[in-house]
Amino acid sequence: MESDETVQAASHPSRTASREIRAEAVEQVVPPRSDGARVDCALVDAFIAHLEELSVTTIFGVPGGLLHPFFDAVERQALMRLMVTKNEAGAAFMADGYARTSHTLGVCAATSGPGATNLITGVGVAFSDGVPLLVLTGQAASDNIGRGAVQESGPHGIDIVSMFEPVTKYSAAVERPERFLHHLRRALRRALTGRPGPVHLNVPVDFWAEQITYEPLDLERYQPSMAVFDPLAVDEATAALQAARRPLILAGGGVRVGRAQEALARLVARTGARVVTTPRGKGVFAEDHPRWFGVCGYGGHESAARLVLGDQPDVLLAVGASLNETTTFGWSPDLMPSEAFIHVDIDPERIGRSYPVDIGLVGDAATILDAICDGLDAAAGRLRREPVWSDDPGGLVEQSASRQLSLCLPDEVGLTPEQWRADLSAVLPDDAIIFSDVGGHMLFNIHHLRIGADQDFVLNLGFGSMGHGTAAPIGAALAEPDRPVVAIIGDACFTMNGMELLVAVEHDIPVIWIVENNQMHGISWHVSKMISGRPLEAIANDKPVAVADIGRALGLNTYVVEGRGQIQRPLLEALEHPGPTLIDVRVDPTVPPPMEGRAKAIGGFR
Ligand SMILES: Cc1ncc(C[n+]2csc(CCOP(=O)(O)OP(=O)(O)O)c2C)c(N)n1
Ligand SMILES: [Mg+2]
Repeated sequence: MESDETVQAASHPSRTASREIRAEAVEQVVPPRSDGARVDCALVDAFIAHLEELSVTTIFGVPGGLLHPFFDAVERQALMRLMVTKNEAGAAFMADGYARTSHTLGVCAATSGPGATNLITGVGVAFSDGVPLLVLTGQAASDNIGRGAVQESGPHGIDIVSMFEPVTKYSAAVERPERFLHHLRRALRRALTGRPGPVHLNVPVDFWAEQITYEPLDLERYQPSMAVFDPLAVDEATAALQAARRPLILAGGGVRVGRAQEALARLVARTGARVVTTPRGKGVFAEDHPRWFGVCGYGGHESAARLVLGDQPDVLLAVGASLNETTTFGWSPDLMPSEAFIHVDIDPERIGRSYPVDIGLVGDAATILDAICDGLDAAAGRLRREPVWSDDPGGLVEQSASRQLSLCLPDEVGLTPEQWRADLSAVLPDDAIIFSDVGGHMLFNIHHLRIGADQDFVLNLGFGSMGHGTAAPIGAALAEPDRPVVAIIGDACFTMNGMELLVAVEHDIPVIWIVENNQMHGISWHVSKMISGRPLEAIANDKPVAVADIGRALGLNTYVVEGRGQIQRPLLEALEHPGPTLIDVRVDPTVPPPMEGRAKAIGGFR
């Protein structure tokens, strides 16, 4: 185990001077705000005033000529922080991490052309997982569009607006400065209403300085309330749960998006239901709770599969879960309960898509679960059947994932992924936000980490992009500076997007990256071996990548862990360290991740 001091980068000679200039400039550009009255101001100032109304304090992006006036204005704002990332994908990932954690809007910006296309993967992640992002891209000056201007976007060239359409809820080119506020409010309404998601505006470079008439307006005044639901359907669901003897709840990532964790815990207490989660829902219900039976799907637990597919549950309530292929074991008909299937989701498109429902409830998860709890409370005096899960003859409780995880692990040759996670669990703070990137390490994370009631687990399994779990934690740490942020990533995720760690170094953002280092694309290596009997050779490194050395060179506080009992001290030191840390955990690459279902899906057989 070795430790290293953070390398202190020499501050840039011109930076202090430019900050002084900025401080002087601030007063001049804050838009005049006179109690809701209409004012004339520059378009960029009206835009920033909107972000302030939404409590957005940080914008992520990479500047370029066609967006320069915007970045210049942001840097002059006293309250707005500009995070310049190393690649625009990092900006989208960080804005996503910021939005997921702060439950406000994430904002990212890039110049036209390649800056915009670099954003797209991150925007796709946010679209898949329902994360509200406002994406800004640059555009040639309005008079030059269509004349072959550098990096111009449009139907006559490379059309950025069209490229963003499939990965956003709204993608528009602003055609005139006075139309800007119309597009902005429409975009914000879509981003933040219903199932949240990203929106995109493409703005000609000359518009930012144009004078427009701006009327300060609370967001509530151009956005409907989402606390609506069908009361009759809620009554039906309440009655079904009241009559249930063996209710089961399948909780998905929508519970986190809708901040319905407390309502879920309340419903479990009222009904005596057992709980399983989807991989993206991991952590929305405390995993040390005796009623938690594990994760369904990729990397999940046998106990969850047996419970969901067994014939015991009489009422199944799925909430914030899209019931996709992996969570449902390939849409198994055995998932259906004997009495009633209740599906709660903000997106009506998902209800009835994979399974016929008995009661489909469209709306905000917290509002609906609370309404069901209120209904159960009101009916408390009336006849109800007691849950009988406690005399379960199948012995599922003994096999529940919460108990499996506490079993003693054998000491094997080399450090196994299970072993260091067991060590880590002992020291992870109760309020940690834990990110996972995509790969075999993700499956180990899903299977072997035990997420407590006050911890959060963040995973982008909708789009499943490598790099999100590496860069997004920086946004999360900015949004929640008082909570420890830990990212568990693979060595290939680190090499794909690891330059973004420089952003944390530059701004002393105390994210702790744990790189599970097996010197290969572990998941693909093991899956290829399973499918074709021969692992893909090209994805194992012939020349080892020096992860810790790179971390040190980037300026991170760096450690190496190679055996049992070694990760605790680095983690505790990292928690005290004012800047970012990298822990290079060198593991035995031959241990396959829990991925059988994945291999079968890829191989096309069951
Ligand atoms: C952007 C992107 N490219 C490719 C993939 C396919 N993919 C999934 S996991 C993986 C390898 C991950 O390797 P590593 O980070 O070392 O994790 P390990 O499996 O070794 O734990 C690849 C290439 C992806 N999900 N995202
Ligand atoms: Mg690897």
